[in-house]
Amino acid sequence: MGLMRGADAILDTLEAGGTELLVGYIGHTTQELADATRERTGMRTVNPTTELGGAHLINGYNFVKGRGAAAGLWHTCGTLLIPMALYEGMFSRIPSVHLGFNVDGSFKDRESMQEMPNVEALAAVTRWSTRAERPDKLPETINRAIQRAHGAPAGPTFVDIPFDLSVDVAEMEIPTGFSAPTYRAGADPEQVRAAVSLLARAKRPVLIIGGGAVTSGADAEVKELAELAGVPVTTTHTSQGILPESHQLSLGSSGPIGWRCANDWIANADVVVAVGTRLSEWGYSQSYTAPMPGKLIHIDTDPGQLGNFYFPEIGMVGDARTVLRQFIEAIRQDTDFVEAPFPEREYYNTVLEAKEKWLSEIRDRGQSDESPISPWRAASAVEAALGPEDIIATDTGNNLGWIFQGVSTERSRRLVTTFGAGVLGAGLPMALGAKLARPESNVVVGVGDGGFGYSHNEIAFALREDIPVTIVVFNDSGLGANRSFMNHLYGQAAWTDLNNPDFVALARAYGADGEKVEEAGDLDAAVKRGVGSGTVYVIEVPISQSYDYPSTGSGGKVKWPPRQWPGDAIGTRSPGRFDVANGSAR
Ligand SMILES: Cc1ncc(C[n+]2csc(CCOP(=O)(O)OP(=O)(O)O)c2C)c(N)n1
Ligand SMILES: [Mg+2]
Repeated sequence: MGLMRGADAILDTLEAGGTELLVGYIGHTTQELADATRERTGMRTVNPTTELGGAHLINGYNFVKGRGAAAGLWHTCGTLLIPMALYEGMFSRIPSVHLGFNVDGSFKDRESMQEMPNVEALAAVTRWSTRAERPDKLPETINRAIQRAHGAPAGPTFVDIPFDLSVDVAEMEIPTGFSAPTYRAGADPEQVRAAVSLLARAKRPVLIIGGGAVTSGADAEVKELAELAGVPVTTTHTSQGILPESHQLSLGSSGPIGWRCANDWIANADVVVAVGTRLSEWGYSQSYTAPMPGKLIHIDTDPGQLGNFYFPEIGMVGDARTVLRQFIEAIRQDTDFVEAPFPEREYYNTVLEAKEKWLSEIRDRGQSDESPISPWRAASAVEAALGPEDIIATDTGNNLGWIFQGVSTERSRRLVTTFGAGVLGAGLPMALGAKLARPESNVVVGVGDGGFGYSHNEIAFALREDIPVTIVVFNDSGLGANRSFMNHLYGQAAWTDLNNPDFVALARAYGADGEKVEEAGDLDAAVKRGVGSGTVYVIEVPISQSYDYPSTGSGGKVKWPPRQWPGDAIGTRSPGRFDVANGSAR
């Protein structure tokens, strides 16, 4: 307890709450805070080119760290630039705390310049959005924002702080001893017994493991249950690698651009155990079109996710690691369960064959010598230049699909992208955040020419702060994903052409390095040069427009039919109660 300036109390509270990186932007409302950061040694402060770039960077940093270790400090009007990144944090469950500094409290409600309705505006894209009213409430309010960001589900939180509170001096006490709340709630043992009984009798079981299992640190439990019960494991994009993808039981990720073997196996499974996943549009459901004929056991910390699209046979609220541990113990007690080494399970060879078929298809594509260069060839060059501890990031668009299909991972949090919200332009700043979070890892980010247009200005920031990443620009002179969709749906595209600059010249104009690669045979060496360059390195790869959205399911080819009443064609899929295919109740 003691007399403190508000700005110092804010920084002390963030630091005590585990913040190690401050991402800030100057404005007249953040000047006092900027001044206070100059005294700090415990937290690094960086100033990105734009607030949106900075907010994406925070997501990349915190995703890789697995906690809200980077926080945002924004000037009033700049705060309204960050919502898309917050949305990403909501959907991908990335914890982060954002403090927005508003005009002096004495100007409130006078339509003073830059008086922004930030609390209200951000309420829809945060787990909690509030306004601090008194200086002596700052530590408590910010501490609460940190705790709520780490809730279940995790996500961004926001505190609006009138400028005067950062200057005020008040008696304050900084909360210390913070540790992020952990959720280790188990599920109802009755339901666990019923679920393992289904699993023990299954003929073609599957696990769908989502990002919630990564947050929960359930890597060991996923492997143990998979091996014990001989269940093939599929992931979503946020959890890719939670079981090493080289493991015999890993079928890779499911979803519209997932591994075909994963989508097919789930579509034909008789028992599906989904853990820590929303079963979202970008997961197995593939734009809410994929059938789920198997009996679904769905486990999540958020009850709102159960039955959101697929009605589960058994829905359980609980923590992924704890519930998987319950499964491991309970299945051993099940009288029908036969313990056997997993390669002896009946379907084991079918799983291996399906996986090998997919991987050999991808390997063949990755070796293509075609000119113009095949995007899978570029993805395989990225893979070849990196080790397992390095990080591969992408933007959204076709480039995301090509890269996620063309690379594989042996650990979680290695692949970084705008997973949940698919925000164009997020890839590069997220990659910069990832590099800051793991400086010992090399980082390569694949971006499309469209997405790069949103964020290449962050190269200037990356050079100033010495954050070397290699950027591979998949240049198809257009907004390729939408060109693909429109060609499929309407026979022709509109609004998708781009008139691009010379990307290598652009990189050089910032002071970065780079090269354009037009021959497949030159790619591997170019990416290795970039990774070894020690600077920001831009590799422009011209891609033919003939390469399509790399769909492995129905996603991307869906044309919403005119809605028919009763029964929306993309309504909730509740087998046995509502027949989606026929749009009528059964
Ligand atoms: C902010 C934002 N605007 C629009 C979109 C819709 N969108 C998704 S992918 C895409 C095309 C991206 O083009 P590019 O970056 O060149 O990647 P490509 O698909 O060509 O690989 C667009 C416009 C989006 N996801 N986010
Ligand atoms: Mg493009």
